[in-house]
Amino acid sequence: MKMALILGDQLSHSLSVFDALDKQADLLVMAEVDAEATYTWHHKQKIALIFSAMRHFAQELRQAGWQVHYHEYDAQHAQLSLLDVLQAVCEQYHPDSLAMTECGEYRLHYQMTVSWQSALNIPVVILQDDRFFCSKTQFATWADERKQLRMEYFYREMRKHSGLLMQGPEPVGHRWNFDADNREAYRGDVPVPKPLRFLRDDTDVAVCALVQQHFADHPGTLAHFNWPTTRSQALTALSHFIEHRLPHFGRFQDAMQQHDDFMFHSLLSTSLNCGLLLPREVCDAAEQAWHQGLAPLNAVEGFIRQILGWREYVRGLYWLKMPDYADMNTLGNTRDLPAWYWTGETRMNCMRACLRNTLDHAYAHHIQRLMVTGNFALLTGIEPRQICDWYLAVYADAYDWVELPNTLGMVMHADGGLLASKPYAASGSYIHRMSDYCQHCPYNVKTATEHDSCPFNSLYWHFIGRHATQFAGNPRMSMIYRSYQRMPAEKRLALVQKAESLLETIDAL
Ligand code: FAD
Ligand code: DLZ
Ligand code: SF4
Repeated sequence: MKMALILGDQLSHSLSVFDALDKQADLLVMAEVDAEATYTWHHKQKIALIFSAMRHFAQELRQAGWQVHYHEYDAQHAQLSLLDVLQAVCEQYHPDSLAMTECGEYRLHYQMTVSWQSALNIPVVILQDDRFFCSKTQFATWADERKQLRMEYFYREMRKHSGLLMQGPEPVGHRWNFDADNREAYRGDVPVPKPLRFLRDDTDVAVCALVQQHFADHPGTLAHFNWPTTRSQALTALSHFIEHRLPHFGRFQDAMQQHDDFMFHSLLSTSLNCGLLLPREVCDAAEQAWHQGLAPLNAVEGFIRQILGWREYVRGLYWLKMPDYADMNTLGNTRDLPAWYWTGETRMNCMRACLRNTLDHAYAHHIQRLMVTGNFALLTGIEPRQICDWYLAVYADAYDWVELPNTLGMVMHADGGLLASKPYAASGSYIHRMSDYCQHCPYNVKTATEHDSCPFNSLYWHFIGRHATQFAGNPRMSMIYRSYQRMPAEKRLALVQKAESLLETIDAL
């Protein structure tokens, strides 16, 4: 008899390991364990989502005729790891091997490949995870042939490889990328659809009670828990997005609003990342909407690019560069993360709004993560490890393979420009242009060196000034450095002094 371990982010009925098993003879193992629930300080909603989705998935497997050994979280025996559970299963059932689909994070992958076989004393067979468009080997081959690993070129290869939005060898609409049409601020002309609300069943309720009791000190609240925890709910979420949000997803992809936490975003990352949805079916559904005239090409291309392009690209990069990637810090940042990242208690309204969204929903959309909370960490020089740990903890869709390149590479530029050709640094005017946050803020976005000036403004110039050696020669930043050099010396000095006084009092901003 074989045993197979199904992880909390492998909840897909088409998972490769099933092909290697016999339903009649073999045993599936699933385990809620402290080691996975606490290796980072996960938001309560992330633990509730994974435990509940795991319990529902185990039930579906049993209904499909599989034997499942399911280990529910046991507070009496906290401190358990996946290996502890597998060892107990071995003693009980004496399987002759362990099969699994490769796992998503380097941390666990390392443990499995280095120590599990000898600890369990049976062969461990690890199969490729074919839920992605691009395998690790395919990505490594693509990377090997290039000097620069730009997402845009990878994405074009993936379009050709997948056939998505292609007409023969050409992209439909004669352009690969419609991003230039996707940068509108939101002025209220199109109402934002209300998010779907999911009915919670006994399993969801029991798991939320468990999390509330045993993970009470973890960040965030369960009060607004509304993530799909079954495949059927995830499919409903996909249809709802395609019908109601996708048509305007492109135009307002970068827009932020004080009173709308989700805008036109899909909220599908949690389901994609734990396996309830497959990237191919999500992209197919979006493409189909375009063929049926239900959504314009700029929206559909923009959406598919996020999944077929960015999601695959960051995974490829992660596996190509780990484990060294996690320790990179090319800008030499050392500042501690302000404690208010965990509470949302800051007067900067944009930060306050994005942190509130994060704590309420274990969610923030991409521009909130990149251009508000991320931008502030970049400008103030937070140590990459600390900000990466924060992003890994607070989002329900966070797994190291996707969080790390986005934070360390895209936000912090700590990988020396491997992922992004220039840092995504911005002053308050970007936030002002793309949101209504500044209207409700005690700081003044129009000034930089007054007592009530927007902190992002002087901090932006401080960043530009202190990193001139790294970026002044970057052609994509030459205009900024020209403006910086043209600035009167006394103005530059005032900006530096203002920024330094803000950095000294960062905990009280
Ligand atoms: P939508 O805006 O509707 O996008 C559709 C889908 O595209 C998403 O569901 C997601 O699967 C994919 N996608 C979009 N952007 C990216 C991206 N940059 N990288 C990978 N996939 C992408 N995404 C995660 O899934 N997990 C993370 O831990 C994570 N951490 C991030 C940390 C930072 C600092 C930043 C800047 C981005 C991070 N992202 C992460 C990417 C992105 O912000 C989220 O995927 C997105 O906000 C999820 O919301 P949504 O499903 O409504 O996305
Ligand atoms: C995220 C998570 C959590 C909170 N808990 C569990 C768990 O108890 N059991 C499990 O199998 N998986 C869990 N996961 C997901 C794993 O952490 C994830 O599979 C690894 O990080 C690999 O990506
Ligand atoms: Fe944020 Fe500055 Fe606008 Fe306030 S004024 S909301 S701190 S960008």
